[in-house]
Amino acid sequence: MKLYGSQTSPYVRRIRLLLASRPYEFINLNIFAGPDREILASINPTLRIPMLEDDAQVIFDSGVIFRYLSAKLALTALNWYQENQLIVINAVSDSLVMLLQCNRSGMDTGEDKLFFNLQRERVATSLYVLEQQAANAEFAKWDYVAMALYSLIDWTLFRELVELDDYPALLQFVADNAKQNGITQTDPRLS
Ligand SMILES: N[C@@H](CCC(=O)N[C@@H](CS)C(=O)NCC(=O)O)C(=O)O
Repeated sequence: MKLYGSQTSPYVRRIRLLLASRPYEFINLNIFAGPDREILASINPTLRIPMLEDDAQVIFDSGVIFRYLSAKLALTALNWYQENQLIVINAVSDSLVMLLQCNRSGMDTGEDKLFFNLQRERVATSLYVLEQQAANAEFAKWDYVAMALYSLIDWTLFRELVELDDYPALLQFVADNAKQNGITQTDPRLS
């Protein structure tokens, strides 16, 4: 199996954490420029990572990769509540990725503009729910949802995208899981 991704992507990291104790090859791409972008374009027209190559087929999108690996490795499937938790985690991830890209495009994402306001509101409402769930110890088990949450919160800290002091349970969740298998090798700060 080959996993295409980057050291910094939170979507890639959750799959790397899932595969932490298993053999696979990690292809670390610079997706925004140069020959690596050509590799990306030749494999995935959506120009997004992660993607997984296995048995001569390529699977796009972390959610679909999780379903593929669940079937292949006989992992426990997510229940509907966990599916919703993952959607909330993805909503924060997607909005923060977009705000980061706007910021890198020279925009002031703190401006009172519809697009920025919608993303910031979604991040706040979603993080509030995740904070409550973390305080209720709903991520106490180190499963795929916990791995996705860890990847998001640690990436948010790394990129300094949100002031997380208002989310003590999420910060505690990250501290509690800092020694899980694969966390050190997948740290975005190694990029
Ligand atoms: N829904 C996708 C989202 C993946 C995603 O947004 N990946 C980012 C990196 S964190 C990306 O490839 N961005 C490239 C771009 O936006 O051009 C998934 O779950 O895999």
